[in-house]
Amino acid sequence: MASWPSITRDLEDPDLIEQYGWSDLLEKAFAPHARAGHAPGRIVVQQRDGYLVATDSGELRAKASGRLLHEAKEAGHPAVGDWVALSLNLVERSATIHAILPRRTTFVRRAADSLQRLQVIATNIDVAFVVTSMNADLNPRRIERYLAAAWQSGARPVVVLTKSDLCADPQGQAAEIAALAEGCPVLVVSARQGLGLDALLAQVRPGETCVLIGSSGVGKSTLVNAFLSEDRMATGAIRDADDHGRHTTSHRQLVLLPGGGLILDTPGIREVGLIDADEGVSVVFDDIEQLAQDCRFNDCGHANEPGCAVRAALRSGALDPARWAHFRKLGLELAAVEDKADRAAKDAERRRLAGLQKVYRATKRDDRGAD
Ligand SMILES: Nc1nc2c(ncn2[C@@H]2O[C@H](COP(=O)(O)OP(=O)(O)O)[C@@H](O)[C@H]2O)c(=O)[nH]1
Ligand SMILES: [Mg+2]
Ligand SMILES: [Zn+2]
Repeated sequence: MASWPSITRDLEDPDLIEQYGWSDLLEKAFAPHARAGHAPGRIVVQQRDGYLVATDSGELRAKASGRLLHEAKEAGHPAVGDWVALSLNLVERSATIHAILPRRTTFVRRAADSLQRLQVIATNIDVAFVVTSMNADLNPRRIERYLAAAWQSGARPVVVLTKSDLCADPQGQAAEIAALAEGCPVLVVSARQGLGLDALLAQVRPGETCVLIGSSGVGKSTLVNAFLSEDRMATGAIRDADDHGRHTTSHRQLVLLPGGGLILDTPGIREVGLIDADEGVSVVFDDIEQLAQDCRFNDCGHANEPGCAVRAALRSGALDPARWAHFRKLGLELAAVEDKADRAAKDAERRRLAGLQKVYRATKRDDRGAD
């Protein structure tokens, strides 16, 4: 199938994992795996029967070890963006995945087949571009849903308003959105006119990973192609032309940006796939929720209450302080997003009622006029 990604780097490349965001922190986390003789790698794309991983020996096809699969719960399977411990078979250019390093951030959504099941779709994402088009109905409520998904993943959200060439007043619209996306940048771009692309790229530092989320057709893949100056991703335009011959991909795949950093295109997380904000946090921080159940008091604030299991775990080193800090921070930010979503819903209802009243008064006037 032409659309399946192929190995693009099969040469020894000692800098490759640096380009994919390898850091001192990861090196530390990896130490036990290094002692076991394993090599680090990052999952670039998930395929039907395995993965493609970036390693210092180039890109390799990889499969999870039987043991990892056995131990893995749903969230425990390797996902795009994961850093993993590998044993390499350079003759066959393949690798076996033995372990997944702790994830800094995690994107979850409901599975397409069952809304009960949750799926990890990407991990270790630094920046989440919430992409929406200025020509379609710019729906603030939808932007808020995507923003909540971004916040709960742990990534920094940035709102991207695309196709400004089709909008009469892009700055006016941006100002409206900025009012509800408080605290996160709102960028206006046009891939067609090459407007705003540099400002977008400036949000991603070298070694960082960004993801594009948003409904299908808003111009995500077109943006990636503009960054790469080549038609790597299949776009609506190409689909419309029914051009099957291209080596384009419509898969979730990490792509190196020319200026450093990585970008992950998504085929469009449907809104129904977004999970409720508080739900997302508990999936990602399952371990902390479990711990909290052992606190002496049900309503333990994990501050200085006696018998707090969370503080005990922090003291013993069982719980990573950075992870705990992240959990706390997310909790606060989520509350803020939900408040805002609530307020937006109430505002919308008020506007709807005001509209109805206007119609009602107009009808009255018409009635009178007809008399
Ligand atoms: N006018 C205009 N159209 C665009 C722009 N960016 C993308 N499009 C068009 O929008 C359609 C959907 O784009 P695509 O990148 O496939 O959207 P995706 O589903 O979010 O990946 C295609 O027909 C693109 O040509 C833009 O900046 N201006
Ligand atoms: Mg696309
Ligand atoms: Zn506690």
